[in-house]
Amino acid sequence: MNRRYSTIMTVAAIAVMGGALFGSSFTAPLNAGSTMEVETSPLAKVAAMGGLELMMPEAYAAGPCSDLLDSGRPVVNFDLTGVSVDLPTMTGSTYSAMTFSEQVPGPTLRVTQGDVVHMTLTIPGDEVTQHGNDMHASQMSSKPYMGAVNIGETGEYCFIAEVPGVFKYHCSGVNIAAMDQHVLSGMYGITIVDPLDGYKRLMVEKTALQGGEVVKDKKFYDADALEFQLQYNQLYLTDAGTYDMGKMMSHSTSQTVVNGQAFGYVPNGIHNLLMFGDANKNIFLAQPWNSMDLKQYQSQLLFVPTDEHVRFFIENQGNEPVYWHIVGEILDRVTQANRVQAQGTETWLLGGSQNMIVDVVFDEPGIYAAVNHDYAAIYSGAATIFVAGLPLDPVNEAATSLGVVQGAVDAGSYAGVLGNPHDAVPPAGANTIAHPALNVHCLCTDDVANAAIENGALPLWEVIPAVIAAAQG
Ligand SMILES: [Cu+2]
Repeated sequence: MNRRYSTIMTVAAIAVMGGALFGSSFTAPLNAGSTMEVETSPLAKVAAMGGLELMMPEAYAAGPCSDLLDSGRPVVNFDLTGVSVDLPTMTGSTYSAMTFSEQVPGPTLRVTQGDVVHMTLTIPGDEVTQHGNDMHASQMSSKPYMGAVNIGETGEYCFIAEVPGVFKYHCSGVNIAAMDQHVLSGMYGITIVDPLDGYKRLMVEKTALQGGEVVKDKKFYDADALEFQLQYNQLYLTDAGTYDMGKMMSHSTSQTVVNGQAFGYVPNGIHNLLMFGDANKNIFLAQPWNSMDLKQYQSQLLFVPTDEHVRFFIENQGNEPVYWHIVGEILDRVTQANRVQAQGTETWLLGGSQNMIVDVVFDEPGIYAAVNHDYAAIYSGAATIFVAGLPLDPVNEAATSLGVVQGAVDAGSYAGVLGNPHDAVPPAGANTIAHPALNVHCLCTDDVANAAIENGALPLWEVIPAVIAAAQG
């Protein structure tokens, strides 16, 4: 069956489930509170002096690359560019973003414990400011390696990724000066360091009835898992879309973003159309990314099968705590540095610059929302919708009658037809179960979106109109 034609059935499914979950009670008041007066002049003076550049002996300046590149360990190259671009926000306007390689978050680096990472950062000649890169997966001197790279130049460093886990990387500003602006405007990403001996199988505690008695019934899932990445941050913006340091200092969040967008993984306008016959009638009141015209910025949903091992790589890139919770699910296991931190917990807390790997098995078909269980965060953007299994009978029946259901049935989820948003899926590792398909979704430039299309991700803003035209024709 032609994938383009089969797409519409999954879209209808999304619409139905979105309505089932949220009804009409959802509101999204943005924080419009007053901005506290903050004394920023000392910081401005620091910036004017060129930043808080540390004074270190020259002996520390010898680059480690020459030794590590020929050490016999596997070398993974990670080439970034520091680029300022305007990108959209959920209010419909744009903001002055700063990016690694024209996307927010920056590209995800995935390596195996013990690999050598060879990072290069290039600042194009027409870029407006210097940038640096502080990679938390490294263990090396911040001076000079994480310092500012001049406009028109390339900086580099090498390190051994010794510790498994998820690690933030972020712009270090101009030698620390303006680091807050650069990071909170978009210059952040993650490194995933896979354990050398792979991930652990997952044990989920259940109960069973045995001879009329309730007994413990442990279930085990292979280490291989379907994987997602979610990065949390805040935007602090002036009305003109520039960075507002006063709001940052007073923790007055403008928007809470997940992988760069507030409410980036919720139903969109097509779902409205299929649900209500009106693209402008929202299923979910917080649908700021509805229009097909938004292309890669149009919101998308996340799909998983039930009774399968799902692994989330989560990083708190921001300034506020993340109380990570999935409405309707229990976090079966929380891991940091390949060491289990918790099992069977409802919520797990990440402070700023903290990460975790969460293993979950979705038990029942249905609709689940991953949230930062801080209500200010939820209402300003931190609600991410998952659809588990194939829970929508009317849609399934229609898909069956049209003969387009097989892809979804084969995958155990609607991702078998529509795919999952490519920016929510990390590069594959040794214990990765491949997603059946990916669609193009990111807070990124058209060049980055086009590269995703060339790599096989579906441009739904082209696919869906073609499907509708074919159905009407
Ligand atoms: Cu920067």
